[in-house]
Amino acid sequence: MAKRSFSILILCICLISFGAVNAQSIPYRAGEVLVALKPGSNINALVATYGATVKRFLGLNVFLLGTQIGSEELLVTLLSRNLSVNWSELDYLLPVSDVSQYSQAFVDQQSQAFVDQRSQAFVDGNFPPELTQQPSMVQIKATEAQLLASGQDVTVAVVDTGITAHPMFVNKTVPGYDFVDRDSDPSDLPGGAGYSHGAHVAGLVLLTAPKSLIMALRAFANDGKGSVADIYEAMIYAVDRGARLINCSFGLTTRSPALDQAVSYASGRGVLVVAAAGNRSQPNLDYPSLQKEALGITGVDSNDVKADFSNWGPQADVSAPAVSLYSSYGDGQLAWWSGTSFAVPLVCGEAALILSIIPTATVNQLVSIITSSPDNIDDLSPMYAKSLGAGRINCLSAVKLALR
Ligand SMILES: [Ca+2]
Ligand SMILES: [Ca+2]
Repeated sequence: MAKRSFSILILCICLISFGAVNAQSIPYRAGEVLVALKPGSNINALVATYGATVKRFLGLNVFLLGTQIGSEELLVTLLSRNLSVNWSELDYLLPVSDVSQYSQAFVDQQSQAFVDQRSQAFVDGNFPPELTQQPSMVQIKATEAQLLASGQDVTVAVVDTGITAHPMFVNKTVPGYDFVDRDSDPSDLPGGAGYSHGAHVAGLVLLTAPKSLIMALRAFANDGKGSVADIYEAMIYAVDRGARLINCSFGLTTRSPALDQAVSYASGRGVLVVAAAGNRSQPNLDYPSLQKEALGITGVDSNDVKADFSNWGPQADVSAPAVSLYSSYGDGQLAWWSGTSFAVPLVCGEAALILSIIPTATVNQLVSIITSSPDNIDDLSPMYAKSLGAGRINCLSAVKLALR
């Protein structure tokens, strides 16, 4: 008897920790389902039909519904057949796109002393050469580009694990939001494997575009997991609050109508979504990077060879360095970290540089400049020719093109 209670207890803990798992083995949040209504449909009448509840309005025509645990997949099937519904999907859980086998960042043990000496430099926005002259920054010609453009006042939304109180971010942020804990403070919380992922990403945006501004939108907990509902809300929020770019250093291995809709909404309002191809070393990209309107980013190493972990495919738009990026970590440290996650903010930074030259640039113009200016690297990874996008980004070439 005691043994049986123990088993039940273990099962309950697993359900709470990981949610449920669908047929394709993608975890999702238990007891939740997303639904998008067609115009003129009534959400209350709809949920009454299925004995579900409205948990939250997620923006535009999308609602998060509550349902009995175990009934999520059936409810999605039934809703998808309902004539008043555009689409319905599970509240999938996504990982951030760092390299999971080394998911703990390698934190520089010297960094506390380093930051104490350099914190004023961070505050002044003159980042130390250890950061600005790291191989990835040299590779994308960031310093040369910054002689011509700074990303001044361009807001970059970082949908991630939140942000930390690192000196790098003093006077570099605009108000964000915490969609995980539902409050106005998007601070990351120490302790999980995903801790500081957002800060590392945000630091790389600023290293590429030093005068851009970070809108931290916390949609991933410090375990590095976020749900489609929270990410959708964050992306709509970013567009409605004036971000020009949305950094998506995460990915889902199945098509998500919610993420599709968020990308289209952003794109339709002149906001470019930049997204990670993913780290499964597979010939297909994760969503939302696979979506046409998003800019899909694959990763290369410091020799412009495809990063061994990076996904690839003809849908990729450009490549950027993704191996051993050096950036902000925690409240004042620095860390080396790898993953297509860290290629994305370099491209967001490049886009911010372009936008500070052409503030009225449309998404199409931005994409055109970013995909017309890279250095061709097909010869260096012949097996992946035409599958790493137009090449490895070159910020100097992009900025020169924007100045024409
Ligand atoms: Ca919070
Ligand atoms: Ca694309």
